[in-house]
Amino acid sequence: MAYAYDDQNIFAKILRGEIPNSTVLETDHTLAFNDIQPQAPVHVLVIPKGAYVNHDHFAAEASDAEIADYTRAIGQVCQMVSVTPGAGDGGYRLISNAGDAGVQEVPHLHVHVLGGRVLGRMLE
Ligand code: DGP
Repeated sequence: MAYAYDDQNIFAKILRGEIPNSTVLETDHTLAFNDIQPQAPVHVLVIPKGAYVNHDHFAAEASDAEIADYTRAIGQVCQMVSVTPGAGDGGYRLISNAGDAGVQEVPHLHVHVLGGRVLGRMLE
């Protein structure tokens, strides 16, 4: 499958330093920053630095080093979220929207890490 990446999307601009962000974590291949419209006390977006539209694009074309780095960075952010007061015994939720059906607003792969409160049940 051919994936078309729009390098004018907002997260590409953040990665190029054209738009400021509130950085939570930066590694060789990953940037994590606070969501501008938080849906929970903790709402962090974790994005790969590479130009990937969504998770299946990333899984198909990213290097093993990028995949390992990204996966571990998400885990680090989850640990930070889990110890945030307000989430009961801890815990978090990961969401990655893709495409029209997933109602993806920004066409650069991102995982939402939500926590800091007990989140409502999503899947019935
Ligand atoms: P999604 O619907 O999964 O594509 O979510 C995109 C998220 O990106 C949404 O929660 C709001 C956030 N967002 C949009 N523009 C900006 C921005 O300029 N800065 C930051 N930090 N977050 C943004």
